[in-house]
Amino acid sequence: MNVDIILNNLEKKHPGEVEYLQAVREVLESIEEVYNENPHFEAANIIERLIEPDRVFTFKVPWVDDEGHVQVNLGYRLQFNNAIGPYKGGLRFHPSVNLSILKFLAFEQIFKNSLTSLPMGGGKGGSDFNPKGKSDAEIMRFCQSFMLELWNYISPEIDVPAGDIGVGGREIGYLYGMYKKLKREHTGVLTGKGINWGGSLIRPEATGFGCVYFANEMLATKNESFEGKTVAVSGFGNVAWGAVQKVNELGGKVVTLSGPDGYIYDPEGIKDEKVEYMLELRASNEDIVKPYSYEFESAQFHGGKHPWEVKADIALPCATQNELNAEDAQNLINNGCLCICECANMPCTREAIEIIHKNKLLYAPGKAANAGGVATSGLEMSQNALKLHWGRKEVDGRLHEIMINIHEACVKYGTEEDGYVDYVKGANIAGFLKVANSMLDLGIY
Ligand code: NDP
Ligand code: 2IT
Repeated sequence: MNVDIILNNLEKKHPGEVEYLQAVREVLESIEEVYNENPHFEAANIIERLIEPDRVFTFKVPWVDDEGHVQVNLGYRLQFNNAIGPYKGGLRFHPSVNLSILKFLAFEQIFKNSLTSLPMGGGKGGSDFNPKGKSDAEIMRFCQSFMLELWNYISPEIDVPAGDIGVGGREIGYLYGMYKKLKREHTGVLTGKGINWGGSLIRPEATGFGCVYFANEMLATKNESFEGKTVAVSGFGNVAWGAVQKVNELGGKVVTLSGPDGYIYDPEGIKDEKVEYMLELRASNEDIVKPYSYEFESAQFHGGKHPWEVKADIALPCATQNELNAEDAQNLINNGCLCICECANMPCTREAIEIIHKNKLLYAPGKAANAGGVATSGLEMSQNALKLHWGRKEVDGRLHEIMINIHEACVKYGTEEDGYVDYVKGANIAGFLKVANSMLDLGIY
């Protein structure tokens, strides 16, 4: 395999799609060796078949705002690869959403879902709709219009969307309500559903919980744990909220949260009622984290900055892609950070990862560390198919076990001669092998 040639060709077909090309390059560079060792992969042209989505739906989403004006947004669903199960992945509603971002997310999702050990292929979707500042009624009308276009392309056995940035329980409710009306059936076509109508316990917390379980496994390889550690978190959304809860439970102290406006530093720790306040902040539909510093005297707000300049033992980026660059990585290292665990999707830039690897930090990519969210979505699909509802302990126990297994797979495929674990390589190889071998079994189609 020649990664540069493949990337050049891909760029010609998808010019300017930087996030997509970034994600493909990272995977290809780390699987190159195992790929070359297995001539069957090349004979079946696995790479060219893997890096293009099976299909992409784009559609127009017209809706009426509260003033009676007609608004139009773009909607998307990408069905990337279904070799090991139905397409599965979240929906992102954010003004930055475009095809490059969704292709990178759907591509990553293939390997992430493979790592969970559950039968789920890779997909993603969303819209450039900005939920910020919209009324509840506007959100509902938008979700209904979005589903009016999407419903015919998804089903529990074909493609199962869920939440991501800007899509939480409320949006899944409005989307599911419309699907149910159009399809006239009550099945697990979406995950992240409300607990009263088919949702799974632990799903809202699962991504953050899973990430901290994973980081804990990494720390254990160095005889370390969260106990007494200072933790820097970015974002203040769903994933950050779950991670903060679990860090507190394991005896760590979270000192930062961030939004597009900057970050807050709370040296006394973000715990108890402050964690509850995160939910209020999220629900306020504002784009900012600053109000936290009005609410709690112990916190200072640092406008326009990322939290990676504070002294922390562990960093958990929980906001969005490319939010931690080379300078941030160097700052964390200079301040004695020992572990960076990606709760968001691709939050570290390529240059940041190079520096982190050079300094031999414990570092896990999102596709391994944040797989707990989609894994618990998989458990929600299982419960829906079985028409059963599992208790909290059962779901959390399965989630924990899945994260331990993903960690083991990364160690198996990512351990280098000197004993350092390259979790990027480990996750990519483990995720890739299952999908590629399945594609071989299934023939060319
Ligand atoms: P939320 O919408 O709940 O929260 C996203 C957070 O990131 C918010 O604090 C948001 O602030 C901030 N944010 C979003 N875009 C930007 C931006 N361009 N610049 C700075 N900050 C930004 O989403 P989630 O918590 O669900 O998602 C967070 C990350 O985790 C994403 O990368 C997502 O793909 C990933 N993820 C999510 C999973 C899930 O199950 N939800 C599963 C696995 C990964 P604001 O809203 O004010 O813009
Ligand atoms: O990035 C992700 O893994 C998610 N947003 C969750 C996807 C899912 O189907 O639960």
